[in-house]
Amino acid sequence: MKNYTSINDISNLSETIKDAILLKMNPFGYSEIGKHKTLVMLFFNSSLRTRLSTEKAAKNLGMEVMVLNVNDVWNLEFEDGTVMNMDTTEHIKEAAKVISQYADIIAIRAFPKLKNREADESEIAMTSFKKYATVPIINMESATAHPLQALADAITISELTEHKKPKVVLSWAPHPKALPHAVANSFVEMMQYLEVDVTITHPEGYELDPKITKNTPIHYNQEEALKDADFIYVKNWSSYNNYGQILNTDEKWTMTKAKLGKAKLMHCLPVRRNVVVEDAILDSAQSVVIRQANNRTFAAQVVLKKLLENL
Ligand code: AN0
Ligand code: CP
Repeated sequence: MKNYTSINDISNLSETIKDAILLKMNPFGYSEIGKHKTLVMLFFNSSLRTRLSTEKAAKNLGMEVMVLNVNDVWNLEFEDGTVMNMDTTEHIKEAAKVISQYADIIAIRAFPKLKNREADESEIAMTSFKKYATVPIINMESATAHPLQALADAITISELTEHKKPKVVLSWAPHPKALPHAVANSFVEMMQYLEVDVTITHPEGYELDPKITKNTPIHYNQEEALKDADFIYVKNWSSYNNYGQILNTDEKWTMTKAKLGKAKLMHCLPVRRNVVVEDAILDSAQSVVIRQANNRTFAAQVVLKKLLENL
């Protein structure tokens, strides 16, 4: 593997999930593979899980880790040919090449601005680093994808599946802020690969990019969609068609204990309690969100290991 910017970069997903579970059982089994190698993590946005789990994963493999909050560095210019007489101080062409001299792998978090769909979909930060850096790039959540989260989610489902072809439902929930589509996109793509029966439910107007959802069934009736679910993944996202807008805050979409039934509750976190999911679920044994967050370490570790093996 050369980069990990989308789940499509993994050639054998089911094998990779199994490898991640093996790493979870033996996290220090490859503690020499990253010796004298450095991971540089660049954050354009906040993070708790991604930051700590990726650092932990790298350290389990013997790597050194350096973290840079990009808001603290020179203002980066991404456009080609700009006359840089305004706010931007340093061009990505220099920045990416310079960082590549300090790093063996670069991991980047760069959220969408949710103002202009085309601009966000161009994934300027991720594509520019891929273009100008001379080392592998890992996506720690970009405008359109969160592949480390999706891999952790797949590990979690794989660990907890009790019968063949579990029913998995991605259920939209209200949120006071406009959120990105990345988590939902990568989760849907991942479920399409796995041996699961996947359904999406959301209010009208919240359709995700049809290039992602393809022929995955979509229900506007949440109750019908949730019937007999084994796993319910709750997540808010803003409208894709009315790009970045909040069209609905109806609390009847909040996940409740009654709606959950016997299913396991999944969420990538951070979660707004009693807006997205009721307390009663998050505080119950049906919630697997803490396990998901733990599996972020082994998702990152299997990805880093594959990249290190290919250096
Ligand atoms: C972000 C999102 O929804 O993409 C990050 C989640 C991992 N969530 C928030 O900004 C609350
Ligand atoms: N789930 C997730 O990516 O969390 P952070 O935003 O805290 O990294």
